[in-house]
Amino acid sequence: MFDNLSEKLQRVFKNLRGEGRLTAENMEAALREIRVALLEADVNFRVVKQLIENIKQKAMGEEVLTALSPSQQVVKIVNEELIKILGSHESRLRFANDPPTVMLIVGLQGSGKTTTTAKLARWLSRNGHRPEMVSVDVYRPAAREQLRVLARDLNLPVYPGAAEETTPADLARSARKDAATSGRDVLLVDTAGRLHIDDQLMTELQELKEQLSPVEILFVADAMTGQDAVKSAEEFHRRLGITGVVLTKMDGDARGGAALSIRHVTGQPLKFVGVGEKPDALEPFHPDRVASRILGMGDVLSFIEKAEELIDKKKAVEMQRKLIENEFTLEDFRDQIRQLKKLGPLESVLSMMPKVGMLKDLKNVKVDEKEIVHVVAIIDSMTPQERANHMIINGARRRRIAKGSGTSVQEVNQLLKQYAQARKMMKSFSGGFLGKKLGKMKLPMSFEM
Ligand SMILES: Nc1nc2c(ncn2[C@@H]2O[C@H](COP(=O)(O)OP(=O)(O)O)[C@@H](O)[C@H]2O)c(=O)[nH]1
Ligand SMILES: [Mg+2]
Repeated sequence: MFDNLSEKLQRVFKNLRGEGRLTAENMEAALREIRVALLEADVNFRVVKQLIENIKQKAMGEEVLTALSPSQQVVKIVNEELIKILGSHESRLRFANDPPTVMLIVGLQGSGKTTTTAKLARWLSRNGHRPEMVSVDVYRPAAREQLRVLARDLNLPVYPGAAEETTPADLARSARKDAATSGRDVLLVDTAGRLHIDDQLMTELQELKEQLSPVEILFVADAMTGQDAVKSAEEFHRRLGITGVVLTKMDGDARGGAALSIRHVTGQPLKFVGVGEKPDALEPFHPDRVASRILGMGDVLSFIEKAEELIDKKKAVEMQRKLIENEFTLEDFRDQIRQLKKLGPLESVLSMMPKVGMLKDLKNVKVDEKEIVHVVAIIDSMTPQERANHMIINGARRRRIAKGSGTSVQEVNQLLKQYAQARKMMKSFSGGFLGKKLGKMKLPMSFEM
């Protein structure tokens, strides 16, 4: 699942890695490749259109985190838009104020309704609930037997039904009464399926809905059937009104299109995914985790997250202005180093940085965390005047600063040299490939150390 899509998206990001900044041209090319990748993954064309439009808007807008490379920016945007299309946040099951909560499990034949009913019962009982199940498939005794066997293995109750209960509605009503009297708080109703949507099935389900007022109507769809699953979800929703989707057989080699489409097309959330035949093979659906799996770039995403949390955007822009106007002081130098430090172990930060421009030179630099502490201490020991203008720091001042920071004069000398180098380097850096647009610029986060 998602392997192909993931691979193709990663190629898009890789191609952007050499770019200095996002332009209309390189973005256009990237969007074209993303569109093809999504369509090949069997994502609904309406969803693809929306996704591409959203990504484009964001990439071309001003909402760009300045600390990220173009490739990282696109990863960030695609990630956010994937999460949005997948449903923004995990959708939990809802429960009635007045138990038992009735949940109808609906869908086409063979989609996995009975299996999912048992899986959900297991999941509920492990999450503090006392579920009961009932099969209302009055046409196929084997179907009811299937649920009975699954329930017995799980040691969970299933309502057996009495001889006079011949309609699905009768069965379900009695089951609800049974659940109520035996202190069960959820009744899962496994319904009959058809190979295709037909009026008789819909009428039966509508009647069940009327009789039981279910809090959840979960549409079970087979992920392997791709866009057919999306189409039937849409149809079920139109005729019955579903409250959520369970996508089964996500362990198979489906291309993932259904998972990416169903939320947007039906407007209803994916609540669980089935990832195997066994009763424990059910997972709550987490849009963010799935998006990150699709992107296959966990490390970059966690870096982006940290950068977003810690780097004050306004400050970054201000820093860039200073760079251009050559007002970058020792104080700014210290702030930048502090910010770098907040991102975590330096080596890992550097390993996540795009390997472009000046960063190539950093490859062989050994990063010493202790050295950062010294740098900060040295700058802290300077007077505000000294920090604003390093030219006034003469020999006597250097000795005082070394003493005050518990370092040596050599270290102070070295720091001043590094600062001068960084200034020079950044000046050429900002004049070079960053262009003139402040908002689109990359914050130079790494220094020679
Ligand atoms: N691999 C896999 N098989 C599943 C999954 N869910 C259901 N199945 C299988 O799909 C088939 C049909 O399931 P069933 O629950 O009887 O479908 P129903 O007709 O909708 O009730 C069975 O062989 C199940 O074992 C799943 O998540 N992964
Ligand atoms: Mg069944």
